[in-house]
Amino acid sequence: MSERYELYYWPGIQGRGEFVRLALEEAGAEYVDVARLPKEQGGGVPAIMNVLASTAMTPFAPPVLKIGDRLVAQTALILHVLGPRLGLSPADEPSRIFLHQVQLTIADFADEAHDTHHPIGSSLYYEDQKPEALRRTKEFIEHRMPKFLGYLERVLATNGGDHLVGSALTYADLSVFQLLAGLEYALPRAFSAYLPKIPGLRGLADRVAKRPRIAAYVASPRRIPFNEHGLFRRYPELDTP
Ligand SMILES: N[C@@H](CCC(=O)N[C@@H](CS)C(=O)NCC(=O)O)C(=O)O
Repeated sequence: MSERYELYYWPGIQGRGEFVRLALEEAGAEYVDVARLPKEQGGGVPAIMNVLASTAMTPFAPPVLKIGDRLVAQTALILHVLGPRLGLSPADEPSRIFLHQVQLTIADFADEAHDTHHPIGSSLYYEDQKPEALRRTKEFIEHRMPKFLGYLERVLATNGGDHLVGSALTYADLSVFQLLAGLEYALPRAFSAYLPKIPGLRGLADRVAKRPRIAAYVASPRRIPFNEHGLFRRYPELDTP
């Protein structure tokens, strides 16, 4: 089946859109990252605003994926829909449901990583919530990051250590690669101190990084570098030991 995919996501960041980009890239799918096109070619932020204004299947926020003439929003749901189309989810329903459950947990984890630098509100600047960000990040480093990563490590070990769910690569394995890369970027000290406790996830992320299409994507200009506008931000003052 050859479908046309259009991704609508903020053009200057990896953000939550990156979980979707990695799946499309791994599968070698043909897609247009619409907002990264020049405005004259229908791209830029106006393209996102247009899709958010849609009166059918109205999405709340990006990422939004257009498949044919249908819109799908919510990162984990987009991946749930893409998984069977791209060969990135197991064939049996119980495994697909568990995969979706794991991906929703990854989404919760990503939200909490975001809230380390924006604990009061996304509409405020980081600079307007620095003391709260410091407290929130301390809690994240001491309790939440170990709890989420410990859970994912356990899921991986229970499934034999090669993949989180099923016997082949899924979109959740790709998302683990992204999570670990993001945490390493945002909190290099705290994350490297915790890394010895998650050898399974580390091995999985290394294997994903070596997959030819992922390696080619990461080395290409299509991969936007991490920066201080996205989900994972590096503010050294938050990276306490
Ligand atoms: N639960 C949604 C969250 C979507 C989301 O928060 N999108 C961000 C960008 S990563 C956004 O633009 N939010 C606008 C808003 O919440 O007002 C998902 O996982 O896709």
